[in-house]
Amino acid sequence: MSSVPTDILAKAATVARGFAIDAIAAAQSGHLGLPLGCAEIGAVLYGRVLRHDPAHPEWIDRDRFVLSAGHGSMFLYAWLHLAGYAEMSIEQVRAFRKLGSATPGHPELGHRPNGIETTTGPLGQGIANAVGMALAAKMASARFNTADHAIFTHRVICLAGDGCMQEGVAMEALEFAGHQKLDNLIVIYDSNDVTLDAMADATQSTDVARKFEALGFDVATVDGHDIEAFFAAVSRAKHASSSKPQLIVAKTVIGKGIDEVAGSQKAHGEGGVKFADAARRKLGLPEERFFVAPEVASFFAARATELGADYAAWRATFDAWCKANPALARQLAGAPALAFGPIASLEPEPAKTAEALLSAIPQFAGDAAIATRKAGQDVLQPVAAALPLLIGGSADLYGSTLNYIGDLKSADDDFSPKHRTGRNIRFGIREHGMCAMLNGIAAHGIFRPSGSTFLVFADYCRASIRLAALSHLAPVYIFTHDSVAVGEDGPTHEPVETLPGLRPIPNLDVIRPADPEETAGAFAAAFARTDGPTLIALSRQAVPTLSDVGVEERRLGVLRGGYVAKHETGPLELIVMSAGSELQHALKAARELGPGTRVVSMPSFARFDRQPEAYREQVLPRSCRKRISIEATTSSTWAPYVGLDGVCLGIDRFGLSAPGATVMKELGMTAERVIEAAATLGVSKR
Ligand SMILES: Cc1ncc(C[n+]2csc(CCOP(=O)(O)OP(=O)(O)O)c2C)c(N)n1
Ligand SMILES: [Mg+2]
Repeated sequence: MSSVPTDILAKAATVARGFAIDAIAAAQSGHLGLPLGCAEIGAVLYGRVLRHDPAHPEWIDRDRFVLSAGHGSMFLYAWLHLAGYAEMSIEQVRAFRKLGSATPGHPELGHRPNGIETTTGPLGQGIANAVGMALAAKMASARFNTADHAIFTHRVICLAGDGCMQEGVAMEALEFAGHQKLDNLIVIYDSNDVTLDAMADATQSTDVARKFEALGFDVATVDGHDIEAFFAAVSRAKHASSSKPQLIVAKTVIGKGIDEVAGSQKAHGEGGVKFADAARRKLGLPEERFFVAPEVASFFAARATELGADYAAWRATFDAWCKANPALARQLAGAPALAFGPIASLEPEPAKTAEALLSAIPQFAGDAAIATRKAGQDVLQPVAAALPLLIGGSADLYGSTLNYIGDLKSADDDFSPKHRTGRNIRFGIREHGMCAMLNGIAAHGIFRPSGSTFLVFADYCRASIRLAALSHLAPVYIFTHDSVAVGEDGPTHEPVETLPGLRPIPNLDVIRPADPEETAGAFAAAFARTDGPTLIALSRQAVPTLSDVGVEERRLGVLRGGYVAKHETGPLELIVMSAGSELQHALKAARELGPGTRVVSMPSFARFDRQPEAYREQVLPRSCRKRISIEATTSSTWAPYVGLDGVCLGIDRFGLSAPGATVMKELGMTAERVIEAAATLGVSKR
């Protein structure tokens, strides 16, 4: 049954092995084990299976390939080069792991599509990203395909090793994939019985096939070096009719090709490099480094032509779909991925700026005294109406986080196997998996994802939040119950150090709004952002709607990160700054302190830090050194703004189990404490 050109793919595998050996030898670092052990898998995937077009990496219906075992990055770089991706030139492969190269130690998502679909390296994340992509692909096909035109038909194929399988984040996502019947997902398990330190049996004895069957997957086991058998397994997986996601357990020999290390943990890293010369000879490679056999080059050139024809055929369908479905096409034109392959026949959607989103959000009543999570629920609805590609989810806390798109009571728009257009995803109690899946949805490029849980569980999500920030992905985290005012649930549920721990993550915008109008600003800022994630921290408890400055000033103030929330009425003497639910105490204190007291609301440090120097100086003039901050967080987070002469009022301990208002008061979050601090700075009450 040889519908697969075994000989040439075997030669291609040898070429890829040569690439890995030569690149890792040149860099004197890297991971040889996977690119050598999975060479035949790569040859089948890039030579036959993947439906992509190296000349059109931005093709929105391309199969997504995720190398979850990111340490095997030379696998990806070698195959992308052989497949013909222009960005993966031989110079880039030669520059493996060098400064400024497109071939960093672990694959990094670029600013434009180039065959690297997501950032991997932290094990397990790639699997969860792939599940997010499969979810997004299901949703895209349900939303946009019509009886006449199927414009989304792609699959997600993920290569993962023992390490990925051991990680909890992967299991969270895989459970979700099985439950949601994501049959467009094929996971290939590079089962080589080796991890980094040791043989895998030192740490695992799981029957992976049975485990995946229990998760709701179809499972096949094959010899990963047998080109025909592996091709047959992938073909069966692609055409399975079980509605189940697919696992292929590919038994491989790590480091195959370097006999001295193959099959043992010595093959995992660069240890085999010292045997490179003999190994290259035995593989039949010539002296020339980065050698590409001419017949392998011409095979991939022919393959690229075939794939180009696939793309052209799809493009014809797509153009016909655009003509037949102008309203849907306008909607799709707003997808981030379309920025790289515009729909020629249509004007692109005007980008939804934060200001445009704000104009869609009605003002709150001036006397509204509601929790910012409740304000968030109200704000989300018009934002979701303005952004039809916005989707959301919750880690089993919709009832508390309130971020349901539509009516939470009827909850009739859940994403499910029966309702793939549902805009609300029930991720289950899988916070880490949820955030990693959000990254996959975002990287997939069609939908704008958001997700929710309690702020204190951001620690469970942190690895994925960090990767979103690093990868310039823009999921929005709607995290509620943002302080010790959570109250009765006690210190386990009361974030104290959480926001201070999140604020320093580069490229993450943390926004903690103080009232309903600031909440409107926070959502507009978050969903207009395209180059990084935003975390919105919302209160469980009611907060007053503030009135010292107007609605527009508060909303736009959030976009700038910080603004004057109460102007001094005499010469400036003291600045009291705060964020979130404690701003009310700063304002109350200011009313009792002298006329030289200014209050600054600082909902987002990151956004404020990006403002021009002149604006920052206007809000926080250098000349005023008497400064006080008050926030229900560990106090040092404010030090850069308060300076050495001021006072940071915070909570430098864990919280307490008691009614929220009692806990806040007990831990000093009061106007009186601000007034006392002012006295120590020589500013007394009027
Ligand atoms: C979250 C995380 N923990 C630890 C590591 C360090 N690390 C990189 S590869 C690896 C072993 C992975 O084993 P496996 O997936 O079987 O890869 P193989 O040795 O078979 O290539 C470890 C521990 C990592 N990259 N990510
Ligand atoms: Mg392994």
